[in-house]
Amino acid sequence: MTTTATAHTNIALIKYWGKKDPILNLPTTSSISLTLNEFYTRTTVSQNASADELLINGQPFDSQRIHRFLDMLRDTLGDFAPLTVASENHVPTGAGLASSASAFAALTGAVTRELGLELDNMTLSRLARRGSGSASRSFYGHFAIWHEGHDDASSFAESLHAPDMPIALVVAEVSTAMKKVGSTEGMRRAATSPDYATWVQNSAAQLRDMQAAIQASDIEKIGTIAEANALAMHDLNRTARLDPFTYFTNDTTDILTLVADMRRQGLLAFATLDAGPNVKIITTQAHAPLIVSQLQAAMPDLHLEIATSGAGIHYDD
Ligand code: 2P0
Repeated sequence: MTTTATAHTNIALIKYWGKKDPILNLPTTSSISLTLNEFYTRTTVSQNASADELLINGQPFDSQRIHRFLDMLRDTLGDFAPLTVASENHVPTGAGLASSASAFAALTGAVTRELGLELDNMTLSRLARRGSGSASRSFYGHFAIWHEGHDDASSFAESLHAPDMPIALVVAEVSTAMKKVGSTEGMRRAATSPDYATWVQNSAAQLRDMQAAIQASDIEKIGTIAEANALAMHDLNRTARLDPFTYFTNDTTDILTLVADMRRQGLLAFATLDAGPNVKIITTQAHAPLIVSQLQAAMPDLHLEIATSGAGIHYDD
């Protein structure tokens, strides 16, 4: 038998940036995301190998993180035979969108279905969380909320049922030679900032405001809250007591200035950034092409893509 699952990546509007339990991957805050239609991972699992084998885009791939995750699934679900896992990533490398979110969601969905388990998305989100926190949110279409919880059972994601709205994301890819600080390491450092407790507190209020903005289809408010949350997250990195750092480059700062300029011209444009220098601009489908052309004119070397709201996990049957 063979099972194929497709999961889309997501962009956090209220960020996950810290772990209160690094083994269970319990976050210090709840988070809210938008699933993206254009970027996804398609994973096929079959039980026909003598040892677990991983292929990414057709090439053999060795990932201790994925091997450890499969062993965690065996401990949790009961032992299963070795698997061949073949993934195709349709998340542009370097776009600064976590392919780990779509990858661990698709893997969790494909493995459990291949084993004949009919698990609901909440249960799948709890399992995928152990592989990568942001993966917990990638089972759902459009908007999802990951409840921080206080133990394995209570830390899961669910759909934030929301009205349809023409939200879009312009992804501006900044090239960089800088060595990346991985998310787990970045979170560990950020938590040493004297401002960390305040960020956690503010995040709870922003989460409530974001839910209200989503229910009201108020893209301007969604963008305003998301930008404040993201910029404060990046301030934590700069003010960390232990190994302060920044993901920003000069290009990042230039794009942020252009986004503020575009807003002054009346465009809907709000920036969010993850564990890298790339800027993602929250806007409407009507304004996205205008933002792309303005950025392209000002910074001709930028690679730009437009993403829209996407579907939850789906399976080939
Ligand atoms: C997020 N990020 O909420 C935040 C914002 C990046 C910045 O989740 O350590 O790969 O595997 O749980 O999910 C990226 O971190 O981290 C991330 P782990 P993950 O989307």
